[in-house]
Amino acid sequence: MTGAHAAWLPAAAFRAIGSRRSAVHGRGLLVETVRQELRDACARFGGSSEADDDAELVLTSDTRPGSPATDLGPEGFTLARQDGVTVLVAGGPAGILYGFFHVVRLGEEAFGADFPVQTHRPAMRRRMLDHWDNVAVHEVMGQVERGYSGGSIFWSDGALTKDLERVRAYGRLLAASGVNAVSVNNVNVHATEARLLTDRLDDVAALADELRPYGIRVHLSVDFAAPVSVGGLRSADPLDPAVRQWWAGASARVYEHIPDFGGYVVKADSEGQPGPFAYGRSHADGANMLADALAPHDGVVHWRAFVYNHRQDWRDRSTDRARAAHDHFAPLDGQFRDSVIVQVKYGPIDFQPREPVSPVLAAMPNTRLAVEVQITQEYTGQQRHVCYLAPLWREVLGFRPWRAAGAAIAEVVAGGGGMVGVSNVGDDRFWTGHPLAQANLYAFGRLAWNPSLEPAAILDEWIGLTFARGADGVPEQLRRTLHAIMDDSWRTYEDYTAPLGVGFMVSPANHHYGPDIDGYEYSAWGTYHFADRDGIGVDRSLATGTGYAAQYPRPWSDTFESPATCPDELLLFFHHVPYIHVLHSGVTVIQHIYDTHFSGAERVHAMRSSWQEIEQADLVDGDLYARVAERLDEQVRSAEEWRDQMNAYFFRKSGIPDAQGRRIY
Ligand code: BDP
Repeated sequence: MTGAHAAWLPAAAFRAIGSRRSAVHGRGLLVETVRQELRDACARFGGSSEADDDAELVLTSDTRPGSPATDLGPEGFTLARQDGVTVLVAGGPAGILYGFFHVVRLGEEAFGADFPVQTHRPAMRRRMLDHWDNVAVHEVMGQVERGYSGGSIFWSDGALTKDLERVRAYGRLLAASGVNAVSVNNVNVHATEARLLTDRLDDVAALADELRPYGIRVHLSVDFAAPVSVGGLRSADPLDPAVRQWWAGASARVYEHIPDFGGYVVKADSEGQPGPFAYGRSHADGANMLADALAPHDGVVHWRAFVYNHRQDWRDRSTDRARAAHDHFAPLDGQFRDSVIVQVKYGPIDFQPREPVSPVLAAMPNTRLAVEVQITQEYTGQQRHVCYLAPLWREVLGFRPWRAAGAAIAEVVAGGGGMVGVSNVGDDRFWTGHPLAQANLYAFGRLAWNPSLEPAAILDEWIGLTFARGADGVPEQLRRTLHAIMDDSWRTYEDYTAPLGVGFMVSPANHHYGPDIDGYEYSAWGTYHFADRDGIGVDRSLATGTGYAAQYPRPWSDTFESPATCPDELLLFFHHVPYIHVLHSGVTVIQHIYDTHFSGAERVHAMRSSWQEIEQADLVDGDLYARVAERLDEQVRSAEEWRDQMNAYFFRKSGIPDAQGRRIY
């Protein structure tokens, strides 16, 4: 492989397994993958992967009808240790693969004291990454749209990458975190990328070949207007028989090339992408047409609910971008085919560091839903800032739209479309630009597998694997430092950027990096904060505002409706309030802005200092140290810039000084 960092699979992580005697039973591609993994690990650490009678680790699948293991589903497994033998029984080959990586994660713990049978099965069947990769470099968006890790690992110079080994290594990392599906091109499908569906299927098949041994199915983003743009038809009307036939034929050819192809991802009628509205059809008509084309082949359609008018008039306060997805999709509940997954961004606007959970996820009980998160840090510091996102995702997955009486979001999506994350990976040596951003990719897979895992525990797993050294594992000082830097880094980021859920305030000119408080205020994108001399925030109440709050089931709609009950962290998302409004926390809005901006920037200084102590103790590889150090310098600079601009702006608007008399520029 071309010098890529081993991420959470360094050789040292295989010490426990590779120094034991093990046996794998079963057949099939995924079992062969595990067999090879064991062989490699044993060759390095002196164990044996062909032990039969005296194995200390046995991996086997039991697919006999009626066996308890088949209840685990194809990806589940049980693990137990008895009389000095660790036994893993899987419901199928994929269970052996995931079980194997689970044992790697446990390390010595898997071979210590006996333990009774534990059952592991993924909470979500679909655990998918969407790559926003362009095959050809796009003149504005570059090669990877919102990519902060170099070029694409799939495409280079308009062609398939020559480094397929890297693709395979990626599949391996993903399998070890639990991901089982990948879409290989941008949701904004430009002309070159549209052809992946037709004359460039060999390229897609080559990627599928690399990812298949790790249990990953490949998907494609498709252009809804493909019958016109690449098919030569005059229409893409989903009810037109010629159009339907075109999609049926195109889909059949995809499966000739890739028999286990996963399906399509579609961004339609959104930010300039074509869609069914052009023909007076609904999104159910559009999605179902594609579902019908895929039906003979068992593929699915990920139809994105990110549909809104990006040409709004900022003078018109009757429109509200936050309402759009629910307005479009809730009325369509029950009209989608079973193989359609409506893919919903976790918040109603656009991957902001803090948004309420999208009400669409509570509005479509008769539709398969997936929740979409952004692993790539477009709005959370672009992999120049440390921002560990698992706490944010965990809050989303744990949100109960019907309060205690009903399901959490994790359960809403579990049986349907599961979890989708926009990948943060590129051809960068550390995969993710910022080496610590690898933890976000890892945590995504782990949460999709088990949404009840604690973010700090996931981080601990990631540290244990990634920084494994000799037999003693990870130095305690390093472990402590990484927790100190990362555990609360999302809240720190939130503190020094836009306050109390108001969102945006990022620079349009600089592709959403850095502060620009009024940058979007008078533009057409529907992302306003309405700050004036008296107050700030967007009134989304039903009584006096846009009515967005009423899109939630009760009692949340009531909770959000009134500033008296709305949670502080979302106050400005739901209400326009005076700067002197007193939060539940006891401080005024303006004082909260000052306090969080001072303390957030201070914490970034502390992050940088604790990282510097790592160098003195020589605890990580020099390149990795340097890369993180350079990014922390930038994070300090940027956090101070945010602090100073935000505080100055609101001091000037409100005229209210900081109660603590700190210097505001
Ligand atoms: C926005 C990004 C844009 C994406 C869009 C999407 O800025 O590049 O195309 O989301 O999700 O956040 O389609």
